[in-house]
Amino acid sequence: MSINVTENIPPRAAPIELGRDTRIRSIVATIIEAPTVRRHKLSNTEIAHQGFVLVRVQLENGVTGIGEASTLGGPRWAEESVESIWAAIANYLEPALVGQNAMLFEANAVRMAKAATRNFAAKAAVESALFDAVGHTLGLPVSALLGGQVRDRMGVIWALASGDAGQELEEAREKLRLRHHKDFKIKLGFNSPEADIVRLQHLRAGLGDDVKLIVDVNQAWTEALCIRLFPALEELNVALIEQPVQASQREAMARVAARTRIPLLIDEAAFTNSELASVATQACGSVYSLKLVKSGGLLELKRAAGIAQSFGIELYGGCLLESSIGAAAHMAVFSTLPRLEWGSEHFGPRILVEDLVAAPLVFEEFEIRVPAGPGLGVTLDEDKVRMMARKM
Ligand code: MUC
Ligand code: MG
Repeated sequence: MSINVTENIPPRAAPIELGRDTRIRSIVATIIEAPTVRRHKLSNTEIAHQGFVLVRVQLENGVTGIGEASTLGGPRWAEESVESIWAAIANYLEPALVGQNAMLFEANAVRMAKAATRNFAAKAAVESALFDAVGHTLGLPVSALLGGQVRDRMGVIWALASGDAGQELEEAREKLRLRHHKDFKIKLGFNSPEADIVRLQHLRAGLGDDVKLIVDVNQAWTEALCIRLFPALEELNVALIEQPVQASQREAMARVAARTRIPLLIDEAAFTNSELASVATQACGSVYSLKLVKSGGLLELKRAAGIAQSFGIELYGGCLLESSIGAAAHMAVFSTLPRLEWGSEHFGPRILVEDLVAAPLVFEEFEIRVPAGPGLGVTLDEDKVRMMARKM
């Protein structure tokens, strides 16, 4: 049976026998509230559950693809909330895409851009589901649709974010014992700067000098505080300082980047690729955190990686505490990047009390494995989805 193509691609000499009709039949969004095993604090928010939007795309051939949009504390880490993501998909993105050929990823991204400005988490979740559905139709992993894998596993950082140094030390020691994580990201900015430094000193003393520690201030410090506190971070051999000042204060970020021997990790300061080109031009940092909630799609994230590298900026595989669905979408792209100097931080599947998939992602020997199999390589656990779906 030949593939039915829509009018917007040139007719072929003979229809390619790729299987079946990949036009988009429906896109359904479901709000998910997934409890976490402990409270997770950032400078500007605190959660006890993760807010996701699960996306199911069904094609005319009957195949269903899945994707996930993540938030952190409602519209706090970024401007999107689960409610806004649900509304953007139901009212704007689905109408823009139904009837289109799911395989036309670039054309579908253009259609989504015309239907909604920014709304990157929503767009990325839809595109992830499109890639998953096409991958299942073709019997190929999503990575094969993105240039092919250069790695099938990568290092994975664990975030310490309870604010209680004693609890965090125990948690880190457990991750080391399980051989799941040996590098740690410590969330700062929700206590006083002095308390942050004392907490870091306690963790460094307890974990020893060989463990890699990075800090994420989530925009909470001023330039003056950075000038005062960075020497203490250097003393503690912190490997990266993530987004120390407000995302909009690019000049301040560039000035503090020039003052310290610790590389700065650019996160909230650059969502779009033009924002990335600007912060790179202004020398705001030396490493960039790649995230689907910022790039708005898998193809755009690959372009972000290319832009960063063209400025000599190293790459860090970022997250927003996704479940195995969103983590698998990131893994599919990260696995195809020739360089990913800092590995990833997709610890999300392990901070959830219950994951959303039948077989959660595998963590072993301090690495996370890229799931094998067609599409994203994960399948929903419908019972868990029903249990955690918000009753609308
Ligand atoms: C961020 O700002 O990096 C990633 C890990 C974490 O704990 O928070 C997220 C967002
Ligand atoms: Mg960050």
